[in-house]
Amino acid sequence: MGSNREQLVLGLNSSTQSFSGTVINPAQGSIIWAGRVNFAEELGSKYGIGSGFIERGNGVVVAPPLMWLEALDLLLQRLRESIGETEVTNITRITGAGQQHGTVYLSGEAGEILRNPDANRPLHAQLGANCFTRSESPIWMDSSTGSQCRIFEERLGGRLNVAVRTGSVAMERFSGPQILKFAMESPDDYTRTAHIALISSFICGMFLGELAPTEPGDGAGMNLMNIETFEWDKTIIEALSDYAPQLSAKLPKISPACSEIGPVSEFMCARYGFSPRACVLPFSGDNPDSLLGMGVTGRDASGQIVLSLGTSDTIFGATDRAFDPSGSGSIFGFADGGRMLLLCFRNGSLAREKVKSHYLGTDANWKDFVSVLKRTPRANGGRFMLPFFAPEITPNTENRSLVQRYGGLDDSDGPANIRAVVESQFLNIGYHLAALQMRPKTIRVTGGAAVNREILQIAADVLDAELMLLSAPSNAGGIVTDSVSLGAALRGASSLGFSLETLSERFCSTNSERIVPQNASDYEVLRSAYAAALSDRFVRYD
Ligand code: XUL
Repeated sequence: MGSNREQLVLGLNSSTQSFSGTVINPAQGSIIWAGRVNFAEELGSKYGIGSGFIERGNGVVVAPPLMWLEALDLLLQRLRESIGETEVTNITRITGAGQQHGTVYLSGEAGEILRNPDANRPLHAQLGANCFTRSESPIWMDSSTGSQCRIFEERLGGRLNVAVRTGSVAMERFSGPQILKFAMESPDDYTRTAHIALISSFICGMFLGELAPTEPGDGAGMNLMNIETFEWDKTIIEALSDYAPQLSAKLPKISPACSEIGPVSEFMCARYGFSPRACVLPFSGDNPDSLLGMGVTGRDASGQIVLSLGTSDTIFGATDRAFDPSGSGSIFGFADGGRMLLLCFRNGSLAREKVKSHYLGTDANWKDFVSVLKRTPRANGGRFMLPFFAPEITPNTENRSLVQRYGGLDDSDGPANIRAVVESQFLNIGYHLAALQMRPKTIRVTGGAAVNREILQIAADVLDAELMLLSAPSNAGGIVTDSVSLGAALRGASSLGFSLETLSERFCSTNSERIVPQNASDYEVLRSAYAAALSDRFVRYD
C-alpha cells in the first residue's frame, strides 16, 4: 500500500437534481477532483424527469433508480478520464451520501446480479426490471402518506411518542410511512421485496457488490430507528407488522458511519479502474455529510449552525437533544457518534426558480432575479407571503400548497413578489429557529444559492445573523458549495486514521467571506407580522 500521503478518498453525492463527487488527498489537505452529472440536462429526456424527479399527483413524487445508476456510470467514467488511471488506483476509501428518506425496493434477484455483474456493461443495463419490485422510488418530496403517519401515531401512543423513539414525529417523506403505504397498497409486490434500501445504501451496494448497510445518520430518516440505541426499533416494527409483515428481514443492517464495511467489488475495479485495496464505508444522508463538509465537528460543535440553500433549504447543527417537542425538527445520527438536528424547508430553490420563470420568463437567469432584488426596497413596504408553492414540510401544510399574500402584496406585481418570496422564506426559517429557542449569531452557509450575495444579504438581515462562507482548499478555489460530497470524503478519510477535527481544519477553512447583517432592524415589523400570519394558520403542538 502507498504511504498515507498518496492515499486518496472519493466522496459521492446522489442528490435530488444531480450526482456529484469529490476526490481529496487528506494528508495534503487538497481537492484533487470535483465533478457532477446533472439529471435534467444529461438524462432528463431518457427518464422523463424534469428537475430530477416526477410528480405523479396527490403528493406522490418519485424518481427512477436506474437514472441514478446511469449518472454514477457517467461520473465514474469522467473521474477516470480526468485524473487518469494511476490516480484512480490511489483511491483507497470510497463513500458517499444520498438525498435522504427515499427508498429502493429490490427483489431477491438484485442481490444475485450485484454479486457477479459483467464489467463490459454498466449496472443500469444489467439490473433489469426483475431486480425491482417497484420501478420508481418515492423521494423526500413525496407528501402522500398522511394516513400512514396517523397509523404510526395511533399504534405508538401518539405523535410525541414517535418522536421520543425515533427522533422525529411521523413525517410524510420519511421511509417508514412510505414503506407502510407500499405494503398497504401493493401487498404482493411488498411480499416479493427481499430488501428495502435507502437511496444511499442502494448506491453503496453498487460499490460493495452486495446489499449494503445504512448508518445512523440516514437510518434516522425512516421513523424506524431508535434514536437512543441506533438500532431498528423492535416495538415499532412489531406495532406495524400486520400492515408490513417481515419488515426487519427486509431492512439493511446499521453500521457505524465511519466503519469500513468491505472491499470495493471486482466489477468496480474492472470497469472503472479502482484498486482492489480500496475500502467502502456506509453511505450516509446528504444533510449529515453536509454538516461534516461544513467543518462542524469536535468540542465546539454544538453551537455551530449550517444553512444549506439547495433544492430544499435546510438548517442543521450538532445537538444533544434526542427529539424536538414542537415536532418541526428531526434528529439524526451524526458521523462523530453523536446527533444532529435538522429543519427541512421543501420550498427552497424550486420555489425561487418558480417565481423567477413566472414573473421574468422561462429564459430569465439568476442575474435577472438579482437585479430585481437590487431595485426593490428592503422589507418590501410590509408586503410578504406564506411562500409554499408546493406542499411544505416546515410548517407541515399536509399535502397542500399554501400561497397567501399579506400587506397589500398584489399577485400581478412581479418585482414585489420576487422580493417577497426570498424575504418570506427567510422569515419562515427564522420563525422556526426561534421556536426551537435557537438564535444563532453566526451561520455557516452552503448550497447552490450560496453563490448569490444578494440573497445572502437578505438572509443575514432577516435572520439577524452573520453568514460565513467556507473557502474551498486553495487549489480548488472558490467557496464550498458541494459540502455533501466533501463531507463524505472527510468521513472516508477518517478511516485512514485522520481525526475528523484535523480533516475539518485542513478542508473547512472559515477564514473566508462573511456577510454581516446591516439592516436587521428593518425587518422587525415583518418578523412579527409573519409570526402572526403563520400562527393564525398553524397549530403548534408543544
Ligand atoms: C431532509 C430532507 C432533504 C433531503 C434532500 O430531511 O428531506 O433535505 O435530504 O436533500
